[in-house]
Amino acid sequence: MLMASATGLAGAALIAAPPAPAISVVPQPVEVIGVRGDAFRLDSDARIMIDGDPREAGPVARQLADLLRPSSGFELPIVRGAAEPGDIALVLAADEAPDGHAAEGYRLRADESGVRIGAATAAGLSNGMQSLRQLLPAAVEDGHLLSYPLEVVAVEINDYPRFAYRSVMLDVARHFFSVLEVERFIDEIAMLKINTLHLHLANDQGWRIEIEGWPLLTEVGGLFEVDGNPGGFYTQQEFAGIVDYAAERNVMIVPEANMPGHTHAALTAYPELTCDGVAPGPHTLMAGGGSSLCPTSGEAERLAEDVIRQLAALAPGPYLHLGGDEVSGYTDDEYTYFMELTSSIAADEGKTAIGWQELGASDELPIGTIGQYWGYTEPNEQGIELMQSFLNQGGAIVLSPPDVAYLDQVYPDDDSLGLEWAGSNGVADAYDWDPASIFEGVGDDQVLGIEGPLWTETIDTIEDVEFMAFPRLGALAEIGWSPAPGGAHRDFDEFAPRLVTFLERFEQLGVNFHRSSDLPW
Ligand code: TNX
Repeated sequence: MLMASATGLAGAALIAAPPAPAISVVPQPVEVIGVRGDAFRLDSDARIMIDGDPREAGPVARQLADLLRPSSGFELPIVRGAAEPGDIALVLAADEAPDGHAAEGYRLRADESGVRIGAATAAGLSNGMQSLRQLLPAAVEDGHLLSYPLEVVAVEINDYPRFAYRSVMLDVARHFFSVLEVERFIDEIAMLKINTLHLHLANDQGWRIEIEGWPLLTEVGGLFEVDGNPGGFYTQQEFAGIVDYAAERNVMIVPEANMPGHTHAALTAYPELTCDGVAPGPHTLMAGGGSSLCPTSGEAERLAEDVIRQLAALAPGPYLHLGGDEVSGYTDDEYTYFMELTSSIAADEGKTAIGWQELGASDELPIGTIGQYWGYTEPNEQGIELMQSFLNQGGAIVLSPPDVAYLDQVYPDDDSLGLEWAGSNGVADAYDWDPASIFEGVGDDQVLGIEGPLWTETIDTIEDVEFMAFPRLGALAEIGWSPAPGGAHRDFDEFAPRLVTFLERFEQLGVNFHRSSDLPW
């Protein structure tokens, strides 16, 4: 009797974990090495150890604890000091990252003696934590106590990104998204090691960021969105909150208040920004308003200066996006004058300007200005010339070809949401391109990175944002992060099941996504 019940108890405590999943991480790490030895098993006395500056490592430790405590039921204290067997260690020191990849690289090792993530920066630790997360069963994500122990297969991962700028753009102007919705999206993109969220804060349909000295921009210009529904805006304090939330997750916010075109909302708020002094009234159609700040009004320059300086103060990173696309009613000289003005103010604020490709029309940009390409993967003469202009001026480029990277275009197998001027864009399309093969002679060194823009003319809810972003953004994340030896075509058949495995996590988290017929469900 005694024997039987003892066995029973032991059995209950040691219910076998489900078979360790094959290592399946998106984006694919640079190096994954199988390690001899047993899996790591999280025990009740495990701790999350911080070895290094706790202000840097603290947020990563807390995110890991938030993930593991509910599913394991363990206390998992976060403690400073050296790890003991069974602990998860976050080690922050200059020599911890893979050589030459201090900015975001990390090393992860798991075996029966513990888990150790080493990095030179908080960004590297964050990346390592996101990989560790994907080595755990998807069930950890839903916050319920699991009936089996958490295990991590014995493995060593050395990893770092191919491109420094791995971005998604959210257009909060056409449709507004609340602080909480934006933060939810940040949590999701961070899981894919997307490290930049470009917020498109002003367009014809709405002005979404408070600018001191110009209260009507938001009070009037923020009122509506597409279809005339109520819009909204962020106070500077709310915006700073988004910036901090993102930073803890290794996501940099790059703000853009698009000028001088696409400015209907600003013109409605301040008619003195128009040439005829007449407020045009709200623009709530999907299509662009063909609007621009009056090139000969001194008020436009005063607005531009206030906006750029205040956004520079709010922007955490080295970049500020100036917009500058699709400007009507300007002569070439007026356009370059305006953009040289805004880019020089950005430079004066210590920021590197990024502009949509049209900005390349100027040959007097501050050194290092970044151009964002939004032409097709097969560029035309004009696209080539514009992008070459940025390179000639010491800058680099960010690639957003609409045929593979625009997250607002319809899926080939579902056109319920999205525009289709660039055709459709499926998961396989988003995976089938290489940033170093678009422009002849322009290789990795001149490509700062990639971005998937999510324009929101047809996108009204955060669930719809998720539907359009995922799973395509998983493909873009891998294009931006993972090496492509010799620029060779990537193997979609190898990628697709990994992406499906990743999406099990989103299912647990209740994140919406499109069940693309490109994927082997
Ligand atoms: C073009 S891409 C635009 C946006 C639209 C988008 C819709 C770019 C710089 N401008 O204003 O929202 O197409 O796909």
